[in-house]
Amino acid sequence: MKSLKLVQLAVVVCVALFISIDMPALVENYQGDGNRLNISLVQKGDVIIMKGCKKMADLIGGLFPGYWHHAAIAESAGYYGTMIEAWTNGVRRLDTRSTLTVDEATIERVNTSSTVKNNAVNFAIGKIGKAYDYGWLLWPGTKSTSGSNWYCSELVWAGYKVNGVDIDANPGYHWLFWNNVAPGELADDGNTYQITRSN
Ligand SMILES: [Ca+2]
Ligand SMILES: [Ca+2]
Repeated sequence: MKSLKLVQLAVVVCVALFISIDMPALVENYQGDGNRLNISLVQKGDVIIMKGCKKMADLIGGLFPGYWHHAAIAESAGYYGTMIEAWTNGVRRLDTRSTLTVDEATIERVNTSSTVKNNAVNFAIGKIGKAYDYGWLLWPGTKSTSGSNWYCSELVWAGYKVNGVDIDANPGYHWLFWNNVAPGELADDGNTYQITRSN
């Protein structure tokens, strides 16, 4: 009787494991045109920069300064990896494959140590659940490595900034980006370099 209970327990554990492994991570459909970015090249700490997230554009009027609209930091590598992003409903973890639903995207790697990358990722993970920061919409703009609200590129930038690497191409006031850190500034910065870009 006791061994039967153990078998039952084992079956329950196996089923639970199967369900948890099989459970897909959250995939956002950004409602863009889609793209064929080679996300199998993503490494932990990479900055994934996107253009054409229709849901967000609808929400805030498409007032994006610069070419790129959105940024996330890769939490884990490869096609089945995850990323952390500050979205309008808060900071969250998403399946990296969500990136394939925007119009266009690029993978940027930060020229720094794996320790700094790990720290930057952990910084972003620590902000999961925090609210979105609309401060970038108001002149003269804002960015901060502290505070309770985050916008997309601010979160990615801050994780590296607190670890000694500034990936904002224009750290001071800029006529287009004001005092913000825009997704495009992350791509333009000298401390980041492009791994691949969708067409
Ligand atoms: Ca903020
Ligand atoms: Ca800036």
